Amino acid sequence: MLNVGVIGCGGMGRDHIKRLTERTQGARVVAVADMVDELVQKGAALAGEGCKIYKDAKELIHDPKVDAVFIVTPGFAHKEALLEAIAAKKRIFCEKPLCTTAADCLEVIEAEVKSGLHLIQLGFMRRYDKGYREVKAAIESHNYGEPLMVHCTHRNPEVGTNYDTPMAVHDTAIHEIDVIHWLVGDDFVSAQVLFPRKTKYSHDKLYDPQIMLLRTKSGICVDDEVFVNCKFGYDINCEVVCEDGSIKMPQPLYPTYRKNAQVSTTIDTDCFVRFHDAYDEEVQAWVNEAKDGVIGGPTAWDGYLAAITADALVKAQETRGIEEIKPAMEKPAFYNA
Ligand code: ISE
Repeated sequence: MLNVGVIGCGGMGRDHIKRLTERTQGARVVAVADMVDELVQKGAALAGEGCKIYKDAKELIHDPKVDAVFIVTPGFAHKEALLEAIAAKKRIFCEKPLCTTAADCLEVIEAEVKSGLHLIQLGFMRRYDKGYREVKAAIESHNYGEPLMVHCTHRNPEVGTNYDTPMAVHDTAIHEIDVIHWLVGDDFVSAQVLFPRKTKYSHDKLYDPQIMLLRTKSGICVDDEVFVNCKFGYDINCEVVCEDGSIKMPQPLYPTYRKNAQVSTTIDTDCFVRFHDAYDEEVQAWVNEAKDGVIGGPTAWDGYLAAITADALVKAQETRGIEEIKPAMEKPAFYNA
């Protein structure tokens, strides 16, 4: 049994506590931490009897009963918890982003490599989604030829008023940044952002929608429509256009209804429903792989690549030009193991 401590008991943290407690085999939540009393109490109540409560994440990390930690705090607090957990040699599941700056990501990578242990898995759950996995298998079958273009949409029904223009990259497009890199197996080299007409549902600090453009080393062009006040649903699409055919990601299966001379079906309204199974799969895999001390999912290096790509897109939002994406170091051999 893997004894997990969860740091951060906000909405996402509580979702993971429920998942680990109710639906994950071979793991249990033995401790929770949050600076906000109300949240930590809620988290502990979900974990059930015997769950220890901490205000301080460091104390949770060093609790000898905790084998592994979940880091589900806001991004700016990740680095400190990551470094502490690496020092304590604890297995880590860290929600995206790895850190909020590329420099911080490098510091974490350096610490993990130095430890000699594969400890960190990053919460890019889309890699565990059935639809994306089918697209990847189709690309890798080589039945459709080499990928040339990828068309994506990332639509949310609406966002809060604290959501601003850079968040369209850091919070939203970050999913395509990781999953498309994984799908086509090619690094991004440049980024650009286009601003179509702005929706009336946006506000001063948010330009919505945006079209993010990425180019890979081999020349694959990716366009990602990020539209976070689209009003009609949580709508995620991906089509990979290849030399001999095109591969379109399947949508979740819902019935189609016929009434009054119309056909309709359901679109999800949030990521927790749309990616429910993917979240469960990623956590189960992380638990299963703990006994072998391996990380089968996205690593800290993937988190770094996502961070430099996001930085280039945010810069491109400001300059309106094409920005280069270049890692400050070669991928450490450690991450090829
Ligand atoms: C949120 O943080 C997510 O991760 C969702 O998948 C994304 O659609 C949303 O825009 C983000 O705010």
